[in-house]
Amino acid sequence: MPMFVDTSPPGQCIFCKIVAGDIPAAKVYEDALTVAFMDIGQVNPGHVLVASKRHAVTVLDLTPEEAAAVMQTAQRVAAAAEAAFAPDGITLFQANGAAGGQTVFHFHLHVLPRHAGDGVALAWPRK
Ligand code: IU
Repeated sequence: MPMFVDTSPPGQCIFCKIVAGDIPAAKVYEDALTVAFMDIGQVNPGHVLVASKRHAVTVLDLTPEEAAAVMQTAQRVAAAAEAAFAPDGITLFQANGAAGGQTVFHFHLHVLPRHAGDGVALAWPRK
C-alpha cells in the first residue's frame, strides 16, 4: 500500500489546496484549466505533475476541454524538461483509481524526464 492516500472531498484535497495557493508548491506553469508543479517526490529531476484546476478525480471526470488542456500543458512541460534536463526520453503516466495506482484523488498527469540506465521501474500500483 502507498504510504499516503488522499481521498479528501472536493476543495479540501491537497491538490485543490495547491491550486488555490493555500499550501506551497513549486508551480512551473498555470493557465485557466491546468496547473503544473514539481512532484514532491522527484523520481528523476524535473518530475512534474500536470493537474486539472477543477477537482476532477480521474480522466473520466475531465471535460473534453480539460483533457485537451492537460495534454497541451504536458507538451509545454515536456519541452521545458527537454531544454532544462536534456533527457534521453520523457515518460508521461497517469493513474486512475486505487487499483490503477492513484494515490492522490485529484486528476494529475506525471511528466517524467528519463535518462538511459536511470533504473526507474514504473509499476502500477507503485509500491
Ligand atoms: P499518483 O499517480 O496519484 O500516485 O501520484 C501522486 C503523486 O503526488 C506522487 O508522485 C506524489 O509524490 C505527489 N505528491 C505531491 O507532489 N505533493 C503532495 O503534497 C503529495 C503528493 I500528498
